[in-house]
Amino acid sequence: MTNELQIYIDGKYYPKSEAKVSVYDHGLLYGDGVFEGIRAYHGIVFKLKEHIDRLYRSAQPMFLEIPVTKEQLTQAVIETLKKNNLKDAYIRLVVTRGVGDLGLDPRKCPKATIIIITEPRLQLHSPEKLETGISTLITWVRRNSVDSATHEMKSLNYLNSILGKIEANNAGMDEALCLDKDGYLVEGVGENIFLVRDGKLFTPTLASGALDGITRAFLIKLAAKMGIEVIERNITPYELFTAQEAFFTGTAAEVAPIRTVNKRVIGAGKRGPVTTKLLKVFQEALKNPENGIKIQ
Ligand code: PXG
Repeated sequence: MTNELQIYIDGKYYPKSEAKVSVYDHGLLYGDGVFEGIRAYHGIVFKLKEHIDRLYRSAQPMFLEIPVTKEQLTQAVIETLKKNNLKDAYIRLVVTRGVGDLGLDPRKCPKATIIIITEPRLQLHSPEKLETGISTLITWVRRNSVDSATHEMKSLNYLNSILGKIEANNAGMDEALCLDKDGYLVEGVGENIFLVRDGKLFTPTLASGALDGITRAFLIKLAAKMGIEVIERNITPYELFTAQEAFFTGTAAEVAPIRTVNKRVIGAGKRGPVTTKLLKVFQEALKNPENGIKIQ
């Protein structure tokens, strides 16, 4: 046994430096697969059931058969965390089409590959940025339309997001924002977006092509409990520029305030009161075992 992190591949564990998949895996050759990014806090895997359900939902339209049950996969995630002695972790669950030939026909791949990577928790934005807010860029890269490689499905096709991220990097901005083909706001490259206007929350509908984010859904529930109205509808860039507050939600991003959009300062240019209230309640909720599955 080494000190290296142990990676789960198809029921076996490999040290990180030896965890490899075939060059004939269609996940590599064609981005043919699905994945989840999950977090564990204080020994609780946050919304693990919801992540597992979404993984199977992403796989269904692709006729990607996951060769284990949801219960077995849930147990495998817990076992991998235990094996690595992790209580606070970032978890990457990947299911690829598996090994095939060089043609893209998925029927040549008899069995999907399951990978579980667990690492100590990653911090996407610095604590300072979580106070002052992050800078964003609305990119020319439009979100995929809802008819093909849509982000409603959490597939391994992330080129659209990667291109957006490159544009943000090149412009010296922290994160990118994507519009749909009509110019309405959809989401970030790996996070959903919310606006605060007149004390109400606004977020694009899921029909915009945004991912049905688990953090998004949870925040909508928390807001409702707090008596904050949430409105899901088309949102224009103008509405974002002139919002009082705006923030991202995501497993990696958590609740991240947005300071600027294409250099326009949003509201007071720092984390606003509604975002702060929601962030506090969100952070408390992460400690509640009811919001996840315990590592035991
Ligand atoms: N939209 C997209 C396109 C995403 O990929 C979210 C929204 C937020 O969803 P959850 O369920 O996490 O609240 C995601 C999240 C990263 C990273 O490093 C994020 C995601 C995937 C890979 C990396 O920020 N997905």
